Amino acid sequence: MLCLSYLLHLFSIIISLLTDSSDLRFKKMNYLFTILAVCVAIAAAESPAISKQYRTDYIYDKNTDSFYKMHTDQASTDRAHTTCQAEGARLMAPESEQDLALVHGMFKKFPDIGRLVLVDGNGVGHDEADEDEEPIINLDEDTDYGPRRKCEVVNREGQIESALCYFELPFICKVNAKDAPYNEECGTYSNDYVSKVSLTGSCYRIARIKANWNEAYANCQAEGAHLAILNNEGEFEIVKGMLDKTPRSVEDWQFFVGIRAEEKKSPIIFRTIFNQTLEQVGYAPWDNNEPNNSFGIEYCVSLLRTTGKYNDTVCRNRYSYVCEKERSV
Ligand SMILES: [Ca+2]
Ligand SMILES: [Ca+2]
Repeated sequence: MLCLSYLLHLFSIIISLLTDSSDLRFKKMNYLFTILAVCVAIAAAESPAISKQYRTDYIYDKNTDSFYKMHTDQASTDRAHTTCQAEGARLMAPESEQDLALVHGMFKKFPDIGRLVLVDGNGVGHDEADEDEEPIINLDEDTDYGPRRKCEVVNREGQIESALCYFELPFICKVNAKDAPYNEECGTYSNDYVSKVSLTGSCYRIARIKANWNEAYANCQAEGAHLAILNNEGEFEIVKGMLDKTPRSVEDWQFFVGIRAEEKKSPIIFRTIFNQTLEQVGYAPWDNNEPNNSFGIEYCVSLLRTTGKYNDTVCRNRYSYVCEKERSV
């Protein structure tokens, strides 16, 4: 970040202050405070609370000062909660008529997703800061957790209904602008990025929710980053170290990165999402005997957990993935 280099510059000025005459010292102090104020203003302006900018797949509504996203894929209540949380948001608990009007509006863009979306009916996951604002829906003391358990849904007209919970439905995530995460050091709309800027010039996030390659690509992009690309040995070591520290689950033995090839084309040429061939990148740590285009269906690239190296794999399979955001120091 530009400010970072300014701050380093400021540090050298502070050191020089010790030896300066008082007149010069005064001028330098003035300069120092101006730059500092500008940096603070820039950082604040980037935060969603001020900028009203968030992930590119969320829309902003000024009446509620909140961001919303309609997820058109169908999910259970549990998965809807986890997905919204991974995006720095919550499964929407409708709090106002405006919330419902927005759902009605969002539905218009998707004529083919049925007539119901899942919302949070009982205020679970409801922001504690808003505790005085009662959610519109208050589900009755529904203690039946069997197949007849009812969940809250909103229909195309923006009206609340209840439906059996075992239905998987599209759902809506919402986050108030003041709560929307922004990692200033990394410049990402997510707090899950780890800064390795001093080592590789980038921040990284290893996803906890699996996705196919296209979804992974869209997700990194939406939060202001991109699927990772290994540019040199040093970056390989850093990312491998992060994979080693990632908690294991049975299935996450590979992690998508930002490289793929055009399907069914011969010869197979892998390119980065910036359209560079791996020869142009100048670094391609393939694992032993990879790429092997196993069963003739492997056109996307992942990192293997065991070695941290590249493997060609099936694009539509769901794996974890690594996002990267370059920060020039
Ligand atoms: Ca990189
Ligand atoms: Ca392979």
